[in-house]
Amino acid sequence: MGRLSLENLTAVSRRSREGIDPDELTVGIVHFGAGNFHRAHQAVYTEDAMLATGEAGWAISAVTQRGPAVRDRLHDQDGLYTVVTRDESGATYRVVRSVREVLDGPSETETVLERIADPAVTVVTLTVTEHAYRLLPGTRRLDTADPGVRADASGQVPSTVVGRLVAGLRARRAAGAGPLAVVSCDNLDENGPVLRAAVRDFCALLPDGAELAEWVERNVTFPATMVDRIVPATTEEDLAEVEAELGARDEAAVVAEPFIQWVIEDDFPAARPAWEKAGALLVEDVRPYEMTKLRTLNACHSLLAYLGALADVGTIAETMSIAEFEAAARKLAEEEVAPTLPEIAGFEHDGYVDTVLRRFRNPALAHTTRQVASDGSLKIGPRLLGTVGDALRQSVAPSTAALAIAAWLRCVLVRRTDGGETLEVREPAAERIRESAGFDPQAPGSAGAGSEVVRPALAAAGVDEALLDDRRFLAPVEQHYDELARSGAREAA
Ligand code: CS2
Repeated sequence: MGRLSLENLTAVSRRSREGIDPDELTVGIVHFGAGNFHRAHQAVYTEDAMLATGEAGWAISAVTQRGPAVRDRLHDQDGLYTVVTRDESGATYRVVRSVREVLDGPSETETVLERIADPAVTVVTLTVTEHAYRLLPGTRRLDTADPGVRADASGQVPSTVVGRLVAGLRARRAAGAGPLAVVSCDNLDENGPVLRAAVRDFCALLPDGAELAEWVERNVTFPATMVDRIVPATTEEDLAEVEAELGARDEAAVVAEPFIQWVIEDDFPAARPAWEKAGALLVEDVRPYEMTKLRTLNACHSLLAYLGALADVGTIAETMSIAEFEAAARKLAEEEVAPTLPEIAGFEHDGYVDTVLRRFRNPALAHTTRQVASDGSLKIGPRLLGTVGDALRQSVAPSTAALAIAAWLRCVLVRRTDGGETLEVREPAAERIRESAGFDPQAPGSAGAGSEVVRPALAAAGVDEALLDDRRFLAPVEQHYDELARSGAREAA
């Protein structure tokens, strides 16, 4: 069976929407991070916007960050790929055509910069995950001591996202290509302002950075966004299922839940796709939506992932069948998060929590606890610590948020499941955290009482000193840490 391609698209075309000729589309968006989330989210919205308006100028040039694997897979099938949406009622398949070019960031940097300098491109979007922003732990500023950032600032071919973006902005300024919107679609608290500050911090490292920063200030906006769709890593079984369905091999297929949401700050200095015609919400202030989603969905996701990983439970859906875990997620959302959230007209948080928990139960998605549990040091801030600070100010005890943080620390420090199996959860700050807590950075260990290890470990993860000095926060984290050691995740929840 051949690969999915423009040539056999007609044969599989009942799987793609009519009204777009992929050969007619021209690039209007550069996107950093060609991963599963982008392909199942913004690329779909963008195709729908083109279908709704007939505008053909919003094809995406997607840039891979860490090597050519995704580029090669998409190249070999003319940028086409399938989005499968699945839940208990069945599956739908759709071949998406809005990604018309895929570039490998590391080896095709020049072309990436040319695209950003192209006047036809007026939007750059990003889904590169929290880690790629290279922020200083505990702050939302660029880590200017990061070796990658330093190398980029010294004039080497850029390897970091911010380095590449700023090089692109420099090229755009030189080309006189006009204003641009740079849209972060990552799960960061205030992702727009954070990216703007990172760009400014990077410019400050450059010999001629002041003029560039000034140009950016006048010509580039950084709209904030809230993005939502659960998109797990694709498995071999998923690819086989798509192949059987399509009659062609698709190495870049993605599986997602049916739910999809995008809220975008309407701050574009030049043209943009009519994403609102595809169901996105363009608003003046994204913050209430972003806080609600990060603190509810993502925080509960993280809680379930850490507890599940410790209890040796493979998927998020399986964690939801453990009554104690589901109850903990509900308690976090309803009792600790809800009082901290701003109001959104016409929005009801209880119903939202029910929907989120129902989505987590989706039995057709194998979203692994290990995947969601990864990179915790970068996730606990936007997902949990904001709630903790606000809850304490309102005299609400953030007990379940503390449980989530304790469970995360056990994943990073102890690295054993409750059943004694080795547990490997990706954590970029692992060495620093382990060493500061007195653990052997290499070997999995089991020692350490909460009162000894929690504070130094959280300090190494960048948690604010003032919060660490607050016993109303630290004491429950220490207690949960010990309880998890004594009784395991199911009992502790
Ligand atoms: C998840 C998110 O992996 C994770 O950390 O919590 O990717 C989550 O699935 C999305 O934000 C849902 O919109």
